[in-house]
This record gives sequence, C-alpha cells and structure tokens, in this order.
Amino acid sequence: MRTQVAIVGAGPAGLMLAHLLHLQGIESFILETRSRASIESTVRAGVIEQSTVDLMAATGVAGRLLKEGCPHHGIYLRFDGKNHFIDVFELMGGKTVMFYPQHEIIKDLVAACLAVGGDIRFEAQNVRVSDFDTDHPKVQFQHEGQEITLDCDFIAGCDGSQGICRNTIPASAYTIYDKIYPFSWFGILAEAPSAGKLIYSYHEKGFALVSSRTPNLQRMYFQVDPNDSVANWPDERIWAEFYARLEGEDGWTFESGKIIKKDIIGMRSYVIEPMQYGRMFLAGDAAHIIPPTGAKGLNLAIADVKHLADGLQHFYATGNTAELETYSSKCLRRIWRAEHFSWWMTSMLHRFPDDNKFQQKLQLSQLRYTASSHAAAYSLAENYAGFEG
Ligand code: RFL
Ligand code: PHB
Repeated sequence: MRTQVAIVGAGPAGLMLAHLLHLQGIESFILETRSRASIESTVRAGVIEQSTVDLMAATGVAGRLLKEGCPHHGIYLRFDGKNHFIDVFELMGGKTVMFYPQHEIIKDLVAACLAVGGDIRFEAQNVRVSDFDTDHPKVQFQHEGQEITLDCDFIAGCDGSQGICRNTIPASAYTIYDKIYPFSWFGILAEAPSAGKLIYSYHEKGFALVSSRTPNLQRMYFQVDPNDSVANWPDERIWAEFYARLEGEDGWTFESGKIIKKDIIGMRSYVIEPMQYGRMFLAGDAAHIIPPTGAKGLNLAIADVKHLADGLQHFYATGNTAELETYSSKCLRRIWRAEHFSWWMTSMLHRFPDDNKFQQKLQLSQLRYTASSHAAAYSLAENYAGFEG
C-alpha cells in the first residue's frame, strides 16, 4: 500500500493533520491502536483556545463546537477564602477560551475524515516505522490478521506520550528536556450541576480545580501524592476533600453528586528537540507534555500540525523542503511559552512537599499580585488565551 503522509495516531494531532492535508489535496492514511469507540469516549481536555476554535471554524469542522461549546470569559483564582476573577475576555479584547470536550473534537474530526473517504485503520497492531532517514519511509502494522506495509513520503508521529515513533529516532539525534512534579492530580467526573465557573484554588491542604463538561457533568481535580491510588478514595472522602479545599468566607459552594469516573494523572513537563528526524515529524504529546494546569496540550497539538501541514503543502507545491526544515523551530517557540506558563501556574497553585512557610508566603503574594495588578492579570490572560509568538 502507498500514501503520501502516513499518520501514526488518531488523537487531535493526527486527525487534524489528516483534515488539513485533505483540504490541500494531499493524501494521508491514519493508523490507530485503539478502537473508534474508545478514542471517541476517552475523557481528557476541555479548554480550547480561540486559535484552535478559529482554525476548526476556518476549515469547516466547528459546526458542533460553535453550537454546543461554552465560551468562558475568564478564570477564577481562589485564595484568601474568595474567588478572584481574571477577565480573560475583557483583558484580551474579546479573545477567550471555549469549553468543549476533547472526545467531541475527536468525534467531529473522525466524522469529517471518513466523510471524504479518508482511511483510518482502528485497532492496528504492532505498528513499526522505519526508513525515515531515506526518501522512502515505511510503516508496517497488522490489521485484521494481515501484515501490511505502507510506503509513504513522510511519517507524522502523532502517537501521544506513550507512542512508538519518538523512540525509533536515534538517541544521539535529539535532546530531552523534562521535569517531573512531586504530585499528581486526582480527577473525577460527577453527575452534578456544573458550577459554571473554572476555578483554580490554592489552599493549605493543596490545589483543587473546578471545571465542567456539560451543564450536568462536573469535572474536578485535586492534588495528591504521586504514589496515591484511586482505591484510597471512596466517594465520601473525595467530597470531604473538595469541600475542605474549596471552603471560604465568601459563601461560594458547589453541589456534589454521583461520581462516575476517578483517575490519577501524573504531572510532568517534557520536550524533545528537534521534533523531526529525516522524513519523520513528531507532533502533539509525542513531542511534548505539559502539566494540565495551563490547559495547553491539545491546543499545542493543533498548532503543531498547522505548521506541519503548511510545510507539507509547500513541499508538494514546490518540491522544496525549506518550509519543512523550519517545522521544529516554528513549533518550539510556542511550546516553550506554554511550558513556562504551565510551570508558573503549577508552581503558584500547588503545595510542594519541601515548601517552607517562606515559599507559601511567596505563592500568596504572587496570587494577590496577579488578582490585583492589571499588568499581572494581563500576562496571565495573554498566556491562558494562547500566546503564539
Ligand atoms: P493523544 O490524544 O494522546 O493521541 C495519540 C493517539 O495515538 C494512539 N497511539 C498509537 N496509534 C498507532 N500506533 C501506536 N503505536 C500508537 N500509540 C499510541 C493513541 O491511542 C491515541 O489515540 O495525543 P495528541 O493527538 O498529541 O493530543 C494531545 C492531547 O490529547 C493532550 O495534550 C490533551 O489532552 C492535554 N490536556 C489538555 N489540553 C488542552 O489543550 N486543554 C485542556 O483543558 C487539557 N486538559 C489535558 C487536560 C490532559 C489531561 N490528561 C489526562 C493528561 C486534562 C487532563 C486531565
Ligand atoms: C478540564 O476541564 O479537564 C481542565 C480544565 C482546566 C485545566 C485542566 C483541565 O487547566
């Protein structure tokens, strides 16, 4: 079999790349290890930047997002027993973020791809990439009991943080920059009326986050020890922890409900440089991981594949690889800004095991400054809404 661009992974990066390439008349083929039902139901991101919304709208896949997504004018920082609003919409002159679940984006992009005859092989097994240091890369895999070899011009490694593409690049060809944080997030999905607010809470018992998915589905997180396990947290203990960390003098409160999902999410920063080797390009979580405090991962994945699609389009129009050669450096500017912002938010809002009272005073001072200074609030808003350059 043969295609122009073989895409490994049907996450936001792989699916959006296939969509952008299709619009340029470039053929692609997606391989995905999981089933369609599984990728269309896995709960992950929720906060979508304006630039992602705009790109989806400009390329005709934002119909449901614009109808069902929920624009958020800003975020609340909760400390000193009160909510402090950072009005992202006002500060950014109308630019803001939208709430729309990642798995709904996946559904929209899978549907768009299949509607134009795109090829997605779900439940592909034993996926291997090779020969990307030549002009004739290959992807081999098994599908429905058959061994298949796919010849292509380029490979896009969009296979997420646990994928195989990154690990096939010779170790001498890249540098890894990483950081592991000394805590994880305990996440829940609960059938409870949404608080209608996105609240990042700093508390002496540790960080908590109130988010939502739909008007009747609340997504919430709190910081736990990285060695903690879901089994240690019966529902009553979870709600008691949320109420303790979100208490305040302002009377703000939220409703508990039936918990339908619990998970523990590691907190890590990770960047590989460069994000390309020969004719293989890494995009999204395959190339970088961001702690979710900044709500950036999906948005970066979409920004990466826009650059990649532009480079490929230039190549197919001119036969020249100049644009493709700048892929990595173009992506990395935005990635490092997001890495810094997510690290900054994480550092300001979490309890660190080795923190002393001095550190905690600094965190509180930073929070008070951010909530009361126009310049500091503007900086948070600019990064939260998505800073491109
Ligand atoms: P994905 O989504 O992991 O997709 C990779 C796909 O590749 C498949 N795969 C393979 N396929 C073929 N062969 C192989 N060998 C393969 N190995 C893996 C996988 O099955 C999968 O389908 O990566 P992608 O496309 O780069 O997208 C990245 C985003 O998913 C991720 O950055 C976001 O979810 C991060 N994130 C958030 N990002 C935001 O922009 N806004 C948010 O509000 C936000 N909240 C979050 C988040 C991530 C979270 N977790 C769970 C880490 C909240 C959380 C809790
Ligand atoms: C979410 O809704 O899952 C969410 C929101 C904001 C974040 C991270 C995750 O910073």
